[in-house]
Amino acid sequence: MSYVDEVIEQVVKQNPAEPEFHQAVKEVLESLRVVVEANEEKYRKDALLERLVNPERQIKFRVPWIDDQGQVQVNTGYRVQFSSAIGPYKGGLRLHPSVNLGIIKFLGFEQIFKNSLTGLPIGGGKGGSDFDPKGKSDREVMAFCQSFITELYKYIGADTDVPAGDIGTGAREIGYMYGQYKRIRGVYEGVLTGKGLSYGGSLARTEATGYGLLYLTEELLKMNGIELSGKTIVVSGSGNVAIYAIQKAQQLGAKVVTCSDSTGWIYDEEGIDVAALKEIKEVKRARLTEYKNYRPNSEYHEGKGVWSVKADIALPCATQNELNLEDAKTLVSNGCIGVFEGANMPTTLEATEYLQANNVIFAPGKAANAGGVATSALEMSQNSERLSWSFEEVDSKLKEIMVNICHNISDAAERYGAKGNYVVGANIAGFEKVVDAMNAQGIV
Ligand code: NDP
Ligand code: 2IT
Repeated sequence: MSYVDEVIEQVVKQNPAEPEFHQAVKEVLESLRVVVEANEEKYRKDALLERLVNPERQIKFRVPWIDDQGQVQVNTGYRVQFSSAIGPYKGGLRLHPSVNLGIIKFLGFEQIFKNSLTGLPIGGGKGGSDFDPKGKSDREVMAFCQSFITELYKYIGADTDVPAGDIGTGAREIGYMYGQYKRIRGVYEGVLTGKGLSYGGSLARTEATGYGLLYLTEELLKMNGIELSGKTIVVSGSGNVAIYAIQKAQQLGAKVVTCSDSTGWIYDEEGIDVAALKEIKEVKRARLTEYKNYRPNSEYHEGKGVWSVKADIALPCATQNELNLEDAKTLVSNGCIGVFEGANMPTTLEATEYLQANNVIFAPGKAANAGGVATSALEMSQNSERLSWSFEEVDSKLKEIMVNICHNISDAAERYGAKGNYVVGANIAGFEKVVDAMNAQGIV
């Protein structure tokens, strides 16, 4: 059996009931097959792939907190420190009831290659909890965040592991976590990114993932001889990534006609009103049903459905496996020319293969949404030098990073005979730097 197949089999056997982790490993290792085959003897002897798929460390802990009724609640916290080969562990914290170890591991594994693609010195990690911030009071969210950090603080630090936001973790949660870290450790350091501007945050970090997604989309389309301006786009999600993806798409002359949350979705033929969306989601923390109050001509539908709307481009920006084979078939039959992943692994393996087989330009999340973590790394740099850069400075660095990613993943795909396959290109280009560092650092 080939080394790649052996390791995939081992991962499935040794990590039962972690389907998302299996999926992420399969996608990456399948792409790396050509590279591994060319170095099979050395990699096998060094157990290189076993070391790549086993986190350096995974931490699981109890998070007790008291709700507004005086009842004690207990959640589970996680931090998976996957790889420090090229820098301190870096990756977000997801707060969502669906969180379990397998989900954090898939996200941490993806993060290794994504962070490598940014060209910046950051390793891969991810964390979170099954806590659901939805419907909780500010005090309850603060109580949870303080308890979470009271355990996690032992394992993180500006030069060891730097968490950030993800689903359910935004500016409010990062603020409470930062305050508690500072209180316990007594140091003012860049231990978290996505901080507020008054206490060490970076301009453009809020916008970075969505803006970066559109910089990459524009560039990859251009490399394929297509203009973004004038295109119709369907977006899923209505959180941090979706909002700023919609905003930048509009600035670049495209029309975004949908967005969604976990209960329903909006179709707005005239283009999504970003100001309204921000007020509903960032200020009121409300449901998308409210959108109609701002835009009476829009449609609200219960459940899932954005992929059924005819569009040139699809930007999944909500969560994993939200775009399946049926959705891919619908997109293709509606003439979709490109799918660019704002979320992490939003497209199933079958759907990805179908899209690629039908010549849809497909950019995987680890390349397309890398602008968020890249800008987090820029926040770390600013914290280290105790300076703040202007919005324009950060934004132009972000754009340069996304454009570089486009060319690097395209070149890597071509070098290995898979021209235009950006999944293969992203996995190989991300892997190359990590494997080089692993080889140089000996068996650790
Ligand atoms: P937010 O919490 O800000 O928004 C998430 C959005 O997705 C909400 O609209 C939410 O709806 C929806 N959503 C979440 N889970 C589900 C689900 N199970 N089913 C349907 N809808 C769901 O998160 P972000 O925008 O930060 O993250 C979105 C995606 O982007 C995630 O995959 C994340 O890992 C990825 N990402 C985020 C980065 C960042 O910088 N924030 C960077 C790179 C990737 P509702 O509010 O109803 O739950
Ligand atoms: O998935 C991701 O890249 C993030 N949630 C952002 C991580 C970060 O450290 O900014």
